[in-house]
Amino acid sequence: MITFYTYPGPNSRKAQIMLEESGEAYETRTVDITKGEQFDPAYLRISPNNKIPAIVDHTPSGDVPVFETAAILIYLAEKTRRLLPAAGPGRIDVMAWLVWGTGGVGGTLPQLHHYADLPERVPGTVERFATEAVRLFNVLERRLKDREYICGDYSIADIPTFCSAAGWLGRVRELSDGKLGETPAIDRWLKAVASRPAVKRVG
Ligand SMILES: N[C@@H](CCC(=O)N[C@@H](CS)C(=O)NCC(=O)O)C(=O)O
Repeated sequence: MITFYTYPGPNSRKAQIMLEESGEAYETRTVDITKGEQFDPAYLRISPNNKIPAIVDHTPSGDVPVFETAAILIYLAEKTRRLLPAAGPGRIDVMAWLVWGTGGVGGTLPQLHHYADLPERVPGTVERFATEAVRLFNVLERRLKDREYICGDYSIADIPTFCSAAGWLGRVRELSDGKLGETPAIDRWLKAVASRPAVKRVG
């Protein structure tokens, strides 16, 4: 049994999709980050970076806490031998695109969101993050032109970028003054990932 520490939002969605894909049994505990529950000393022992999501895997040999979305996805993939090649160049390719999705895409889009939604715009901020978001979506579009999924087969590399792109592609297009062109490969991929039963169950 796994305990899943969560609060509604894109990062929790990434971890929950992988929990569903993995087939592992899990129970959900809400950590209300609007009330500061992420700073509770008991939670900090699980997630020292005071963020959600996190999991604790209650294994026969003891509890295994895991924080950081990418680490949670790798942990579940390794445990269940799903959505991550066991060895070889395919494995490091998935790792590279997973880090790209959680760090690059997942790091940029919330900044854009933050600066675009401020009551008063800070000069240069929206442009800076919109330019980077456009660059990242162009990288993704090129990557998906001749592949069904980011690393060929569906893998943990698809999950974080899917969650970010599904919520943000339209907004990036809107905020970047026409600099992001058509993205037929991303649009096709978004539909394919959204149609997966695990993704539908998470909603
Ligand atoms: N790098 C972390 C980021 C997680 C993150 O930003 N979580 C936010 C909610 S989406 C959070 O817990 N914020 C609470 C806080 O910053 O105190 C990951 O990928 O898991």
